[in-house]
Amino acid sequence: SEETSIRAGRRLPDGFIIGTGTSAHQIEGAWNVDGKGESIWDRIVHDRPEKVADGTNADVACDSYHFYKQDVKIIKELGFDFYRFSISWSRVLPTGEAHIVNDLGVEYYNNLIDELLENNIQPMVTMYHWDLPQRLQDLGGWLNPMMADYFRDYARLLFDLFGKRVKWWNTINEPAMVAVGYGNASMAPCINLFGYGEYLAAHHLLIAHAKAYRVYDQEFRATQQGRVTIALDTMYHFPKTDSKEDLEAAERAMQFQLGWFADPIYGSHGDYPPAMREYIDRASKKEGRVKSVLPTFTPEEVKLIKGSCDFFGFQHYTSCQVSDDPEGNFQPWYTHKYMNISYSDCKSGKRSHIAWLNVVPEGFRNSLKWIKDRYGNPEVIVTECGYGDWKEYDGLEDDDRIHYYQTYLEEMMKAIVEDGCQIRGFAAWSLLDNYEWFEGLRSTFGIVHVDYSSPERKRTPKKSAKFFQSLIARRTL
Ligand code: GBH
Repeated sequence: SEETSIRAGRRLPDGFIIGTGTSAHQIEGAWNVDGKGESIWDRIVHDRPEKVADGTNADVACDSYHFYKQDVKIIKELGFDFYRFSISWSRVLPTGEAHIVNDLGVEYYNNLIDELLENNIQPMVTMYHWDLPQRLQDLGGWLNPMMADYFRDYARLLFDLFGKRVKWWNTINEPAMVAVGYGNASMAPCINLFGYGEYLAAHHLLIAHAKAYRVYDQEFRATQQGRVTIALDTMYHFPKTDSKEDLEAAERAMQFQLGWFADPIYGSHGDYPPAMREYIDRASKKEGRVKSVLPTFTPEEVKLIKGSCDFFGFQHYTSCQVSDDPEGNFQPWYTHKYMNISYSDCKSGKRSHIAWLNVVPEGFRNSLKWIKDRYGNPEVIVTECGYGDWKEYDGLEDDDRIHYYQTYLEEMMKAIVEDGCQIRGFAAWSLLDNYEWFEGLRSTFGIVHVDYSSPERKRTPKKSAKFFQSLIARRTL
């Protein structure tokens, strides 16, 4: 009965919204069609195909630029409340600057948004999911403090064009991953300034986000009444042993990974996390630097950034184990030179062939609890969470993916019911088997299979899509 399900923590709270997500570069294709400008991801996979696991590029991808109506039809059939997609900055503004608008690009997003609303699906729009216009990269990209103003102007244009119809906004997707593109070079634009480039880029990303948020506050909120956030991700870091050093290392890793962006926004002290301040400042000094490589905020910037989110957009996939190690700087997604931690896999039961993807449902609950405890129990929407594997191990009968979602969602329910976290929504990553960055098409995360041998990129819902269809219909796990 309904009451038993609520008590057992299997019934989703009233008003809880369930969605699914994609991003522009990963699905749209049409990379140079109808006036779209080049992005840094277009550039890097064309120039350096050897960096992509299978040498593929995203020139066509799922061709959602032409087949978006099919995407919407499937989202509708499955019953999702919202669709999180991203806008390609260089499709709307080919050079990145706000004075040259590509009308055909705008029309594409107008059509997509209208199609969603006609089908009763709320759009949640990410403004920037890693695909910086190449022209802005030529100006230095996120190392250039001016980028914050370019981003603010782009954001203003999007609010203006789409804000009457779009009520959910994510400014930047996983800014840490953007920043490491200037650090250990594992992401576009692959600039290797390890140990300082990422901190400078991150600093400008935070300011850019906050400027966009304040534009909404000052110019649009009163009339548009939407909600704006930034999408931040972390693994959960378990201590490898119970030693005091490893316990501290695990906490330090959370601060370095999630706190890097979350502390300045959601914290009360108006700075990067204390562990980053301590470790990075000390190491900088030891290296004889005049200044710490971790920048400082001016009082105006503190004011700008602090509180610049209407809810916590959180993304989570996996967990790991960490131990204290003065020589260690290893992380699977990105390394922090000064974190003094070494990494190891979590011993999870069944696991994916994707090296970083340990299936550790309790790490999801722990992460949500960590956010609650550190940031005063903010409202959270899980903007991404999902399971992928190499495509030969994935397929229409994707029981491993169902197992992942079932167990992760159960842990999320414990976070809500037992820990009192205010979690308001969840978006499955991803709607489609799409272009997985430097993994190319080798790894698939979709709840919908995409046939890359068919010109129309035939979409076929997997078993996990039906899992969501029934979850959404019954609102019960
Ligand atoms: C998400 O990030 C992204 O937002 C999404 O676009 C992507 O499709 C999804 O992950 C699945 O990967 O080769 O060891 O350096 C989650 C964090 C960051 C995880 C990049 C994978 C590369 C792993 N991701 N990382 S590694």
